[in-house]
Amino acid sequence: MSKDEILRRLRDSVVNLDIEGVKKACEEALANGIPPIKALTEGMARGMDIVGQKYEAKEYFLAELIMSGEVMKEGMKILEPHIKEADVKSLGRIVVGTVKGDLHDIGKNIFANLLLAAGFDVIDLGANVPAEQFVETVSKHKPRILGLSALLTITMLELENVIKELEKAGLRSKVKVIVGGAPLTEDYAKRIGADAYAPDAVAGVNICKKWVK
Ligand code: B12
Repeated sequence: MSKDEILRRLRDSVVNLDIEGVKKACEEALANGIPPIKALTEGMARGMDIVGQKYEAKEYFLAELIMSGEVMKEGMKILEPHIKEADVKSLGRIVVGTVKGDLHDIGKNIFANLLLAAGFDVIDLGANVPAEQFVETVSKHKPRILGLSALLTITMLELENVIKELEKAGLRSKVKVIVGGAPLTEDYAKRIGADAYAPDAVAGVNICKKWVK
């Protein structure tokens, strides 16, 4: 099989939400000397782009977005050990996490996967992340962007707390803050002083890409 054919298979496996297909194509990519970064950016990530377009066109829905995230994760498990840091053409560093008190991480994980596919260097702090940990990580790793997720009405308040803590630490002007999660609105994001709100992960990644251009 040619390298182009393998890259096409990687792409199509993501679009078709085919976990076994993506695993096989990743193994084939490595066996055929395709650099893992190329397999990611010119294979799986192209598939993620198409999934994103299908979602925007309402051909795909949340279930497909979640599933595509899983497919990509399985592929990454195979490629990741072979990726040398120097190979990554990074659009810049971004820290993501779900705020304290909130265990919902499916949406945040989709956002993180799409960012990775787009070429960002992603530090994912997970779920239930206290404000102090966000502040410490921003201070230490100096990301260009911080992405915060909240799914519960009560943890929406924690978003504002994180932004206030960044201000107190003198870091607010050094990092762009984007927020997301089902209960949020553009209005609310403005009120708490975030730089942007995105209704879904695809829109969020597009905003982040604009910021770093
Ligand atoms: C799955 C789920 C759970 C799972 C979470 C598993 C996990 N690992 O995430 C479990 C079972 C653990 C859970 C627990 C609870 N849940 Co729950 N849960 C859900 C459910 C069904 C789906 C959420 C989800 O994953 N959606 C799919 C993802 C893809 O969507 P999303 O998160 O919105 O993310 C998208 C966008 O918002 C955006 N996005 C998300 N984050 C970010 C961040 C950035 C920066 C950007 C740019 C974009 C972005 O991108 C994503 C993709 O486009 C929702 C109902 C619903 N339909 O939303 C209830 C829901 C969120 N849960 C709810 C509740 C009440 C709870 C519990 C309190 C229940 C209980 N009594 O114990 C607990 C709370 C636990 C806690 N402390 O967090 C309520 C919240 C009500 C409210 N307004 O506060 C909901 C709305 C259900 C309901 N209708 O009552 N839950």
